[in-house]
Amino acid sequence: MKTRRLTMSQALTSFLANQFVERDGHETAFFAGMWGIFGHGNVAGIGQALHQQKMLRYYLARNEQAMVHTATAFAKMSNRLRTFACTSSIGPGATNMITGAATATINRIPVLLLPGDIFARRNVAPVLQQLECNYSQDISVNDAFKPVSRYWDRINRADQLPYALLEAMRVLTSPSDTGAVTLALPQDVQAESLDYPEELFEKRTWRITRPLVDRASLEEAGRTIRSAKQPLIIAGGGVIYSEATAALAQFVERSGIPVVETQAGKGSLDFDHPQNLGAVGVTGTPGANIIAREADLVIAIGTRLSDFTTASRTAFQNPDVRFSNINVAESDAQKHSALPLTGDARATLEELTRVLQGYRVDDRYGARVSAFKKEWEGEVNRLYGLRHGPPVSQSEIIGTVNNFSGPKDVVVCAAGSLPGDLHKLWRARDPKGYHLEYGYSCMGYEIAGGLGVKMADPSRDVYVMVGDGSYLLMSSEIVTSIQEGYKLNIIVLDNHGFSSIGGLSQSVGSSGFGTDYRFRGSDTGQLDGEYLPVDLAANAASLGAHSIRAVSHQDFERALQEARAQDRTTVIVIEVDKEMRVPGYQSWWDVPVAVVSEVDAVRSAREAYEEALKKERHFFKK
Ligand SMILES: Cc1ncc(C[n+]2csc(CCOP(=O)(O)OP(=O)(O)O)c2C)c(N)n1
Ligand SMILES: [Mg+2]
Repeated sequence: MKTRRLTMSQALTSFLANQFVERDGHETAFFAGMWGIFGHGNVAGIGQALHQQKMLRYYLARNEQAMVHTATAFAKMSNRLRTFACTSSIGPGATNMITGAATATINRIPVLLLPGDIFARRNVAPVLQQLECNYSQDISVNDAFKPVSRYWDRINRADQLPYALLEAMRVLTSPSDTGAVTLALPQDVQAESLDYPEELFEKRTWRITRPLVDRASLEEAGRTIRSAKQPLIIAGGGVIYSEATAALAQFVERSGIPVVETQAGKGSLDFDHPQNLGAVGVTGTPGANIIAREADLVIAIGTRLSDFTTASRTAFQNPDVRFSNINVAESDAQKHSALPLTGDARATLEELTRVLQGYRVDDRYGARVSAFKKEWEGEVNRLYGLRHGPPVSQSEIIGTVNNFSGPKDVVVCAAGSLPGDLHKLWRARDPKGYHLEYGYSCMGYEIAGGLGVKMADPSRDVYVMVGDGSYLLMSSEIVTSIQEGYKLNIIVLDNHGFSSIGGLSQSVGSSGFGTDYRFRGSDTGQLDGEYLPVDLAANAASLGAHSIRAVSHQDFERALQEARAQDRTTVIVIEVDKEMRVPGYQSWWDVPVAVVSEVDAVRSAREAYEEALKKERHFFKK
């Protein structure tokens, strides 16, 4: 057997550089490079390997959490066909990646994480940053990655590496199992050498498969749909990752079945497609939520059916409602006692189109869908057209960015009040034009994620829309975007704190307590003094961005023009009115309210809560 003497780290980087994936005959390198921040836990191992071999490009990030978000956004934008690896030191560098790992895993997005780990030999323990444990020496902080990884391993000997790498690739390229994969790499083992077999470094192509649905289940689905009076499709992220959007359009154009969209599924159909009723659930449109409430059959495609989609299981009130779920992951296909159509979204939709030839929903149902759609577009126009303040309203800023950006441009967001407003109001014109991380809704994803989106498709302009809270949590990757020459347009909506959680706090009777960025009042002892004087525009400029302050609506329009003329990352900061919220429509979210309280507002919120709870449906007919 031909072998090559390499360190474990050199073997690992050489292997990664030779992994390819293929779907529908298109082949691409799976790893676009490796993100990292070096410390003693990786500089002499992975760092040395990256320095010596030039196949895998190294990207230096500012924060380990951020680099995992960048990798995740890149992979999401690439429909999970490409990603990055991420290397960290041991200890805090490693644990900083845990939030990123959770974000990737919950959203079912592949990323490879390579945290450094404590000495496998244990000879110098405790090493700097080692967690000591008095009942086992087989524990380090990297064990905390286990619940947030779809595959986890620790490479305690150089000869374990090949087996772990093949498992890692199996999981990363599996449409149903994918998520964060963690290979913890003890600092000493990274530098140890072995005669690795040459085969390990040959080019390997992993097929991303399109599993086919079971025949009997497909035929049953055909019969179920034909007998339904008010069928409804929920389009989730899986529709987009599977590149099933054209198949979905064809299916609904023939059948007339209306479509509603989750956060990850928004853009499955263009906003003005006649069958698209837009967002569903807690942040849904009135038409989508009324049709969902009455539907007798829900075809949930590529969705996890999270509480935001199901309005905490209150969205479906027809006593006879049944589910047929198309999903590549069996556990999702089975949710809500569905007829499981376990398979690839595109392949299954194509088959269903054949099975349902000649079928079309009742004309009256179609007419209702059109009426709801028309009404909703009027409401969006109203909210886009508000000329409030200054401070301006958030909805008019969304409208202005939507009108200003091109159909292929991408809006990126993750947490705060923006995701809900964008879900309702953004007019998506391309399957990849709306990039929301709303599985983990992780503050800090926005700018780091925007960078990943831009790297995945530099031909598109990226508009990151971010609240002041998320901006303050993590804006560090502005520096990285400038280092790498990827221009982002970042719009910071400053409302001095948390509009989202502030509003939620009001709704549970707690008056927005602790959600404003204010000085501590000298007489009250509470955070109810003047607003803190935070200058976000100066902050952005200090990181190297072109920075613009806008106050009025006209300033903002001019700022967008100015941003377009820049060749480096540009940050526009505009104050928005925290209390000018976009309302909810025909929906509810289960956030339990205190059962006993001295506060009247809490007691009445609890009463309303108990009433609303009665609508929750936890079990459905098979
Ligand atoms: C990392 C993280 N911490 C806490 C939360 C809970 N949370 C959700 S929205 C929000 C406030 C966001 O503030 P900002 O970005 O200013 O947006 P706004 O609500 O003002 O629109 C918080 C604290 C979260 N989603 N992520
Ligand atoms: Mg805010």
